[in-house]
Amino acid sequence: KGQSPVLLWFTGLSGSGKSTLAGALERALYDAGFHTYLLDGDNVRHGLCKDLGFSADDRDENLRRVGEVAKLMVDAGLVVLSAFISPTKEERERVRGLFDEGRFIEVHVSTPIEVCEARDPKGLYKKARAGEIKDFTGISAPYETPTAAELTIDTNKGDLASQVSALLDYLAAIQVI
Ligand code: GGZ
Repeated sequence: KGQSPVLLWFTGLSGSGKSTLAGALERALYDAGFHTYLLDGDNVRHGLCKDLGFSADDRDENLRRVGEVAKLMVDAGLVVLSAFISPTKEERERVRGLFDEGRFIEVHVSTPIEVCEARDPKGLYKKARAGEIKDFTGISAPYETPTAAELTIDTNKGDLASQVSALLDYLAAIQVI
């Protein structure tokens, strides 16, 4: 199926719903016949980036590698989705700079921290509050809110299907699909 290769870059706090949303969008695109790949901590931090932790420098390097890999995949013609916290504007803009205009689509998953912390699916916020995890984004490490994201989605509003629809509508409007 003819497709326009792009990178959809999901950024947001731990527990914001990035992976769930990106995964559901990937499923919808795949079902519609698009050739896709989802990069996230689960398939990157155990392999390509297993030497890296969560210091500012390690996060920079994690996201640098992810950006370069995503670029190769987009060059190969895929619709690539990535779901990383990517806490700084500088990191996100550096990845954006690897791509031609319109090929990098930043999706801010803007779920408020109170909601992310209440969800706490892995108990990480609790550990961060107790000081058992240091440099935890939103608690003891910064998250710079995007100011120029192409799309902003709060996963605490509406259901997953309507959020995926909003993403598909945007991709159709910019003629990616
Ligand atoms: C933030 C952490 C940390 C610290 C472990 N800070 O919700 P999760 O568990 O499944 O996703 C988070 C993931 C963040 O990795 P990323 O590669 O997305 O981060 S970055 O873009 O900043 O490089 C969280 C878990 O790893 N995790 N320690 N200190 N999140």
